[in-house]
Amino acid sequence: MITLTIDNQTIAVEEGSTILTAAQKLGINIPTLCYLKDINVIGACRICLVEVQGARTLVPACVAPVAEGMVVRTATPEVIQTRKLILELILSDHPMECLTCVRNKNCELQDLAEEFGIKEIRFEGEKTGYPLDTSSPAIQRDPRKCVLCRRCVAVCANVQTVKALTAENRGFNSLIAPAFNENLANMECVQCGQCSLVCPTAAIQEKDDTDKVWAALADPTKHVIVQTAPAVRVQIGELIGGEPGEITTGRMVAGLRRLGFDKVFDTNFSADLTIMEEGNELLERINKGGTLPMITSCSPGWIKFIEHFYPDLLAHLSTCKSPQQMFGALAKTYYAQKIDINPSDIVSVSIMPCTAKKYECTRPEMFSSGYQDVDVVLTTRELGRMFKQARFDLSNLPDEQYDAPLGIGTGAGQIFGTSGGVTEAALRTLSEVVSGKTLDDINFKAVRGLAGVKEATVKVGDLDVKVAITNGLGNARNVLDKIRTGEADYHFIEVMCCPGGCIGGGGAPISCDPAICSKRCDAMYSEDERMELRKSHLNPAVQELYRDFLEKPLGHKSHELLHTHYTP
Ligand code: HC0
Repeated sequence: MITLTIDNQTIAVEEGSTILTAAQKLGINIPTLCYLKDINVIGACRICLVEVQGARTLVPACVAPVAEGMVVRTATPEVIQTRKLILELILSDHPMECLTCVRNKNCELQDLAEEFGIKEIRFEGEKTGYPLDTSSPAIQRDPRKCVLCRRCVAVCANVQTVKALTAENRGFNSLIAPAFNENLANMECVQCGQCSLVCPTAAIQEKDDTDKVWAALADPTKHVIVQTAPAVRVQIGELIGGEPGEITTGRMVAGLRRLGFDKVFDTNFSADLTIMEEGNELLERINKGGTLPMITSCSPGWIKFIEHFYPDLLAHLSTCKSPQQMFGALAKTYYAQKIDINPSDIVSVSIMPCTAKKYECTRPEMFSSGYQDVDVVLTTRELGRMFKQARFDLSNLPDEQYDAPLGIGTGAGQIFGTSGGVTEAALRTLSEVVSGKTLDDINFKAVRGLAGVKEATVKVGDLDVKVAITNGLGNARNVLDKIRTGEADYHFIEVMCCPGGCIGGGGAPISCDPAICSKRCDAMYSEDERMELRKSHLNPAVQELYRDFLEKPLGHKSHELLHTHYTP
C-alpha cells in the first residue's frame, strides 16, 4: 500500500492507483473532462491538474501514479487559475451556441465553464471550423464542438473494437474523425451511438428526427402509430423529472397519446413474436443439423459489426428480423387489414434506446410490407425532447394502457431490453413447449446481470442447451473468435451491441455512470415480475396473429414478413 496526503488528509491506497482515484476515495472531487474510468485514461484535457509538492509543474491527476509520502493539493489558487486558463483555451475554439445546442444544460463543458466562473474568453482568434458530417442516418458529428477529449475514440476502439474514429492532424488542426476525415457513412461505423453517450458536448449526437414526427402528427390524413422498445420505459423518466430506474410505462403511454399518436403500441408484442419464430428456428437447426451456434439478430449495430468484420460467420445469424422490424412489417399488413386502412396512410414511428435502429429501418430488406416498414425512429432522448416541448412532467401524467392488439406484450418481451433477456425469454418458452410441462420457476438467473460474457447450460426437454450471452461488441468479438477456432460449443448465443444491452443503448439518456445502467436493469426485471403474463407463447395477441394471419411459426407469411438473409 502507498500512503500519501491529499488536501491535508492522509490515505493509504494500492500501488498503481492514480492521484484521481485516491482523491475520489477521500471524497475529493477533482474535475475531469476527458477521463472515462477504465476506458479513457490519457490525461489529454489537463482539467484535472493538481499540485504535487516537489514537482516542477502541475500534474494531471487522472494519469499520475501515487507515490509514498506524496503531498498533493487539489485546489490551490495556481491550480484553479490554470484550470480556468485551459477552459478558456478550449472555449476560444468552441462555437458559442449554448442556447441552441441540443446539449444545453446537459454539457460537461458548459458545467465546467459555469463552475469556474468563466465570464469572458480572453483569446479571440482563428477557429478550426470543420464542417458537420451528416452522412449517417443515425449519428451526426459536429467537429466544431469537439474538445478533443478522445472519449469517443476510446469507447469505439476499446469497448466496441470498431475503431471508426481516430485523431487526425496535429496541434491546432487536430480533428477527431474517421480516418482521412472520411464521412461516417463510408466507414465501418456500426452506428451504435456509444460515442454520443460519452461525448461531453454535442460533438457527436443522434440525428434528430423529431420534426418528421411532429409533421406526421399534424397531418390529419395520416394514421400515426408508435411502438416503444422494452428499455425506453425505464429510461424516459430520467429526462422528464423522474429518477434513474423509475418505471414509467403507463405514464409514458399517456404522454404519447397526448402528443397525438393514434395508437400506442409496444415492441414487447413483437419481441414475444420473435421468441416464437427464433425459438422454432433454433429447434429446427438442432433437429435438422442446421448451422450452430445460432446467434440472435435483433441488434442492428451488431448486425453491421458481423457484416463488416466476420462475414464468414453470417450463416450463424438467426434469420429473424428484429422486433422493431417485425412490428413494422405487420403494422402495414396485418394491422392495416384489420382496421381497413391503406398502408400508405400509416406512419409507423418507433421509440428506441438505440441510434442504430434509425439506420436499420432504412435497410433495403426492411420494406417487406411494400412500404418502408418503420418510417421514423426516435431515440429515448428525442422522445424526452418532445415531451419537454409539450411541457409534460411525469408526476402530472396518469397511468394508461397500451392499445390492442399490437400493444399486448409479456414480461418475456419486456426483458429483451437487458443483456440476457432474449435468452431467458427463449428458455421460458422452449422449456415449456418442448417438455409440455409448466415450469416451476421461470427466473433463469444464471443468464442475468451485466457481465460482458455469461454462459449457462439449461435442460430443454431431454436436451442440455448450452447458451452464451454477450453485450458490448468487444465481448462479441471474443466469442466470434472462438467460433472461428471451433471452441464455441454453444447452441445459442445472444449478442447485444451495447454494454448492458438496450438499457445502455446509444440513444439512452446521456450518462457514463454504470450504476444508472444497473438501476435500469433492476427496473426491467421488476416490470417483468409485475406483469400478468411472463411467457411469450402465452401472449394472446400473438396467438391471435398466428390464428388469423401467419398460420404458424416459420410459415410462408412469416418468411415473407419476419425473416431476412444477410449477405457479405
Ligand atoms: Fe432493444 Fe429490441 S431489445 S434491440 O435493445 O430484440 O433498441 O429496448 O426494442 O427491435 O424488443 C432497442 C430495447 C428493442 C428490437 C426488442 C430486440
